[in-house]
Amino acid sequence: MELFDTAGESPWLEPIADGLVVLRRHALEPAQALLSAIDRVTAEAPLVHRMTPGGHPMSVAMTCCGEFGWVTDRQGYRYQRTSPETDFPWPPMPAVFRQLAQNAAVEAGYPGFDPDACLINRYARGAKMGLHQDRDEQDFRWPIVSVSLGLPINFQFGGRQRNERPRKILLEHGDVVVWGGESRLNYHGVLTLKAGEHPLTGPYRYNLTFRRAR
Ligand code: MD3
Ligand code: FE
Repeated sequence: MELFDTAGESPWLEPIADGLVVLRRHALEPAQALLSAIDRVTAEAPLVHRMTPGGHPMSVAMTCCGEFGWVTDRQGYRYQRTSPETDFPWPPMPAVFRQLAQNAAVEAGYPGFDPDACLINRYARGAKMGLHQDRDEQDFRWPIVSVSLGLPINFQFGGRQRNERPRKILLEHGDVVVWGGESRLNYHGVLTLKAGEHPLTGPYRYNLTFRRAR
């Protein structure tokens, strides 16, 4: 399985827009270790479908690790130190997570990136995420690093205004994206996950996003 999944391709770098770079297959080699770490985190802080402020459950299941976690409920969006499910602090960020995120940030030109929050999103068939901006963090000079694992999905990369037509970018197993500079506040989302079976994740796609919340 390992052999099958890491064979053939070496990582390559795709600049997409100002401040946006895709490190294709950058997370292939540590993929199994990342997935094992996801299992440990989710055993401690369960994946849940959170409620939007508007009162609809999200189709994506989420949890977090690190000093801060991102949550949404009827009160709104925020970062907080504890899981609403357990009332305990979020699990610590696994070393394999932090190393990958920091290495990717350096490759993309953001030395010194030290994420204090990691959001884990799990997509099953039919799950999607509508166009939104990530603006709950304190300092937009830091990038967001995202890691895609498992089934592929079409990502939508829009502009600084919601009305700009988004472009589609296919994100596949092992792809790492660094969103900084001019693209940090752009609208983005993902289209509906299609049914499939991935050798390492079965029917799911996982996305990790590394952030500096405070
Ligand atoms: C572009 N997640 O968790 S990751 C999110 O695939 C989120 O689960 C998507 O959007 C997912 O907030 C997309 C890529 C991403 C993350 C942050 C961004 C793209 C971004 C911030 C600015 C611009
Ligand atoms: Fe986002």
